[in-house]
Amino acid sequence: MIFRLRILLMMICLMGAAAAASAQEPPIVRYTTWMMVPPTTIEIESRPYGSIHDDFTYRDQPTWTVLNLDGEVVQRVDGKLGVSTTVTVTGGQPALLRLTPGSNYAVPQPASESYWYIATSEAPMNVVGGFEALYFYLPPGLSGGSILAHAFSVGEAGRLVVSALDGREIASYESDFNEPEAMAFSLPETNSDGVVLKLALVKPQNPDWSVDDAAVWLGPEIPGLLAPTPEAALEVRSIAPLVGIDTDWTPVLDFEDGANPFATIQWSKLVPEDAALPARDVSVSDEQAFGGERALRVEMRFPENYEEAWQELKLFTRPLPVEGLRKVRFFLYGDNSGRALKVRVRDASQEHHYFDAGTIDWTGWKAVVADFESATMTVSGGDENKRIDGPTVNVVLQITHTAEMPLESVLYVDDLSVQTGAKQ
Ligand SMILES: [Ca+2]
Ligand SMILES: [Ca+2]
Ligand SMILES: [Ca+2]
Repeated sequence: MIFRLRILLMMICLMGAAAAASAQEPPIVRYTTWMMVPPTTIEIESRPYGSIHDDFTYRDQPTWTVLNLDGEVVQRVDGKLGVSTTVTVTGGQPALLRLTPGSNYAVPQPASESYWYIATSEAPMNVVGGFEALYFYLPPGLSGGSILAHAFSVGEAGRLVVSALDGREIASYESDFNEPEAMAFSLPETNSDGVVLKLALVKPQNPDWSVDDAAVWLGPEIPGLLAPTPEAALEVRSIAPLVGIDTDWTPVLDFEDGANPFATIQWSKLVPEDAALPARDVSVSDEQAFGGERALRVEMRFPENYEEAWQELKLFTRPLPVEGLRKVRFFLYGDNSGRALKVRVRDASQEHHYFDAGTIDWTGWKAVVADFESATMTVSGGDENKRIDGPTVNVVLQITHTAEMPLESVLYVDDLSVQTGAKQ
């Protein structure tokens, strides 16, 4: 389930609470947790599970592994249960550190002030007892995002809190997280330069719940790195591209001015002259928004006895001033209809680049990334140079209905941004 929490414009003053939360203990991690560290020394304390839970002992061997950014093992250190070990990362490049304390605990402390916990769906941060403050970077063009958590044990739970650096709470959500759940947040203002936000995982208000084991990760739209300081979070701009994460998105459409930039809307399939086309209504609406207050609302309705095997709705933007386009990203509020989605770009020479974005098999907001340098892309027409040439392009969204699908759909589109320039 996606929970969307609107920002309260009348914020409760949390400045006092923010000031009290400084100088925290470093987080305790468990199972497998990955970090990114620059060349530095890292003191890794091994703590037996029995140090907190004296009723049980795990004999798992703690192991600390340094890998280079290509994933090759550089160094593997077998730690000793209950003993601290110092691991050194050498060379000019940051490295990956894989901490595998198993069912026991590890408390890693790099000497460097900049380092990052990896927090992605593939490699979540497995934290014990939560944390008061870790920081993440929200790239330009994103005016919101999602944070996910999973605390599989019954009774073990948590409260996620996203705040601005001045302490204003942006979103919070508490749950037992017995299944993975996402908390969506949106900023009160547009984000044209990129912004650092604070994340906490704290004790829930529900007295029956505690915060103990939890996996935490950032939504796929956010670079999946959590930093100990705001300064280190800002460094994600240069660190993330080293592991293939784009952070330099340029906002193009946010729908906040109320104008509809999708200038042409068509059904693809022609029907006999006496037959009616399905109904559709495409307009800017304030019913839903991923960022700000407005998004594009796309409604389609097919008659009960619709006889065509398929139909396709095409939405063309007006020409957008974009040079050297590589990727398009937008947020789509899905209806789980199973309709197919294609993202097309028509360049200035009328060359068409198609990206197959799969089917709309989700409900709620989710990022759609169309990578026009990927293998699933096809090209036709125009100057045939296979490049998306400016100075202007049209972005086209194509949604395909087939007979077995629901007859009505309402989708929303928001925060369209692009990646341009040379490949990183
Ligand atoms: Ca739980
Ligand atoms: Ca918007
Ligand atoms: Ca071209």
